[in-house]
Formats: sequence, C-alpha cells, structure tokens
Amino acid sequence: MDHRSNYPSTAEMQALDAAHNLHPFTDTGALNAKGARIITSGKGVYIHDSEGARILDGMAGLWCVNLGYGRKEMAEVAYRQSLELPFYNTFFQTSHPPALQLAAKLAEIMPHDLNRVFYAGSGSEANDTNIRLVRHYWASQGKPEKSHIIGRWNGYHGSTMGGGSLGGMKGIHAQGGLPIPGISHIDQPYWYGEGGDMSPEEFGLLRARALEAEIERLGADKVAAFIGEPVQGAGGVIIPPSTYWPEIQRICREHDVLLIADEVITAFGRTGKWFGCETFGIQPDIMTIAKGLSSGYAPIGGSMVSERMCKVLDEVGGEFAHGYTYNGHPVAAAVALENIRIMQEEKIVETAAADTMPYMAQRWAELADHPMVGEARIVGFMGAIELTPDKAARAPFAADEGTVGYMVRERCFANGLVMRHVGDKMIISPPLVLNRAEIDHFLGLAVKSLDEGMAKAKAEGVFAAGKRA
Ligand code: PXG
Repeated sequence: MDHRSNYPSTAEMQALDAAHNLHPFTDTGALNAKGARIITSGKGVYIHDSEGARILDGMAGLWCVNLGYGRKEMAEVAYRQSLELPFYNTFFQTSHPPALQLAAKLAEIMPHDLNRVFYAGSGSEANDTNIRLVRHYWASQGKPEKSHIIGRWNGYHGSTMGGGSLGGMKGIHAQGGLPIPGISHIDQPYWYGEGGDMSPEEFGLLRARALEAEIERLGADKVAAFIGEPVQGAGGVIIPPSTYWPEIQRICREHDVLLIADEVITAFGRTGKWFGCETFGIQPDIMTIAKGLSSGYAPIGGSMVSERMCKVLDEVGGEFAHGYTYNGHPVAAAVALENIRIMQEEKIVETAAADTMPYMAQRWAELADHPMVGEARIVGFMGAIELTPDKAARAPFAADEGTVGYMVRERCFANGLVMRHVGDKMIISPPLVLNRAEIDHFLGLAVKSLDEGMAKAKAEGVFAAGKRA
C-alpha cells in the first residue's frame, strides 16, 4: 500500500497544521517555521511518514502502543461496538456491557484488592479524580482537614490543573497558576543525577525518608495521600534504588497516608510484569491507569480503587459529586477489553519478560561503553541513557541542558528511529512486541545516532563538561 496516496502533499498538510493545529508542549511559532513531520500509518513497531520513510517507534507512540500498530481485531471491535451502542452514560443508574465487563476484567488482573475502577478519558483526568476522591474519602470519615497531597519534583501526573499540580515539573507550574493549594513536593530518587557519593541503596532510603519528614512537617492528620510513579517516565526514566519503594510503603502505612501509584506508563506490561507495583513490591490504595490500557487505540483511563477504600465509601461516602461524560465510554472500553484479551491470549507480557526484555537489557547495557554515555539503565522496556562529556565524573554538559540531547534526537529521527530526549537523557519505551531482530536494528540505529550526535556536539563546541546544579 502506498501510505501517501490518500493525503494532500506534505507541504499542504504542514501548512494546514501550522494554520490551525495548536500542538501540546510545543513552541508553536518555532514549529510552524519548520513544519511538523506528518505520521500517516503504523504497522507492528514501525510508523510511516508522509514522505514514505519507515521509522522504528522506540516510544510506542507516547508510552502507550504496547500491542504495536495495525491490529485488525482492535479496529473490528471498535466498529462493532460503534454500531451496537456508540455511547451511553453511566451516571443515572445505568450501565452497559463494555464498561462493566472491562471493570470486571481489570479487577481480575489487578494485584491485591484493587477491585473497582472509576473511569476517565485520560491519565490527567484520572489523577484529577484521585485528588477529589482521596479528599472525599477522609472528609466522609469526619477528617476534612486530612486533605494535603504530597508528590515529587520531576514527577509527571498530567497537565490539567490537578495533574499538573501533583506533578513536579517547574515548567508546568510556571504557567497558569499551578500548583493548586494543598499540594507539595519532595525530592526524587534520581541517583545518577543527585546521589553524589552515596550508594544507590543509601540514597533510595534518604529520598524515601524525605516523605516522612514532609508528613511530620505538615502533621499526619493533614496529609491525605502520597502520589508517585513506580518509575518516573516523562522525568527521564528514573528507576528508583531497590530500597526506595519498600520504605515509602512503610511510611504511608505508619502515618495512615493513602498511597497512589500512578501507573499510566508502567501498567500493562511495561516493566516486565503486568503492573509496575508487582515489579517494585508496592501495594497502593489507588492505581492510575491509561495509555497501555487500550494500547492507545482509544482514549481511556481510570483510577483503580482498593476494596478497603470502597467499603468505607460505600458505608459513609454518599454521592461522589464527580464524573466525566465519557466515563467508561463503550467504544473505548470495548477496545481496552480486546487489548487485554490479545495480551493475555498471546502472552505478550510473559514472552517479553522471558525473552526480549532480558535480551534488550543485555544490548542496552552495551551502550554504557559508548564514550558519551554515563549510565545505561532499563527495566522491562523502559530505558534511559545519560549523555555526558565525562563518564567518570557523571558530569553534565556546560551547554544549556538538552542541547546535546536534542542533537542526538534529531540524528535518531533522521536515521529512522524515535528515541526521545529529556534534557540530556535519551529515553525509550518501545512496543512490547518488539522482537530480537528489531532490537538489533534499534541498537544499530541508536549507536549510529549517538556517534553522529557526539560528532556534531564536538563540531559545534558544546561537548565540554559543566558543573552539577
Ligand atoms: N501520569 C503519568 C505517569 C503519565 O506519564 C499522565 C499521567 C497523563 O496522562 P494523559 O493521558 O492525560 O496525557 C502521564 C502522561 C512525555 C509525556 O513527554 C508523557 C506523558 C504525556 C505527554 C508527554 O514523556 N505521560
């Protein structure tokens, strides 16, 4: 099939895009001067652009196309459900088969007692639900002042008023009056960048205990919940030291603070188990899901809520005055259900965990030998490399953060590989169906792009080391 045949020319599409489409997290003026790259189709782990280039998608879209592109069954389910019942709400004492069947399936596959779902259309919406839900939970028990929520600097929980406030991205807080009141942030468990001379294990404990200090500062009777991603994704694939999560869990339990695991990225196989909580031994009270829930084929997210919390809410919560038109949208729910069916039947997580993820881990580790790589870390299919001009010192570049990362990203894109940069970290999150041959292809392109990026950084005089902030 000619992927370009049904569309106007690239230049025409870029002109329409520039005139009318405001892009997320983008300097629109700068993008319009250059023109967006137009992605027209996808198959397996590859995407195609309007010029006919084939690109290995090392980011699974945006951390979400776990199943890979082009699965017919997914399209057929969406088609059939659209004919049968394209929409109905679940507000006024009604339900419908896709919403209730997906809810039951989720309860079946979720760890411990995360048995009930409050649907949303996205991860941001689900985290906004979480803010209201945990506050409602404590208020229903006569503790309205137990409402403060603690997140982490460089955490990402979406970009709505609530999600952006829970997250600790300073660039987001700087626009639009965030964070909203009643939310504060502690430092992240980022050993490579902030661990100094400590061992990762010592550092993990130190950063976990920052939560205890913050709870004590505020008073446990004022703190509703802590929220964290098992592995920070948008912050640059920060894999916490092994000591971190057990200590966070202990602190939450001892101070009666709810634990929200934001698994928008880590759920549905990303870390090698079905849920990041299983990889890291976390038992959250609430789990945020989205992205891999439908492999990105339809927009859907949700909050998984523990049976323990729901029993309390059933008894004393009354009406929870919250909901979205598209709660449990029938087409999106049917697509998500089909996604889980395929993942289970084809044992996609189990196969990746047993074969391709360990192979990728071995190949990824080889990147640490590259002269510009200070660390190569990976869990499941979620990895990062730290670019540095001085490996031994784990030094940053003297140039503005992201200058060299962007150069490598540009070389990747030109070479047919999507590998993102977050500052001077390169990050990956490929579809879970990536096979061994594709991993070899991936690594070949990554090394080529690193070599070319390093040559460019040297040629432009930005390879020098700077000081850590
Ligand atoms: N929580 C986490 C952990 C996320 O990664 C959200 C919530 C928000 O989900 P929605 O569906 O509202 O986008 C996310 C989303 C990036 C990037 O730059 C990451 C996300 C979204 C956009 C960009 O890596 N993650």
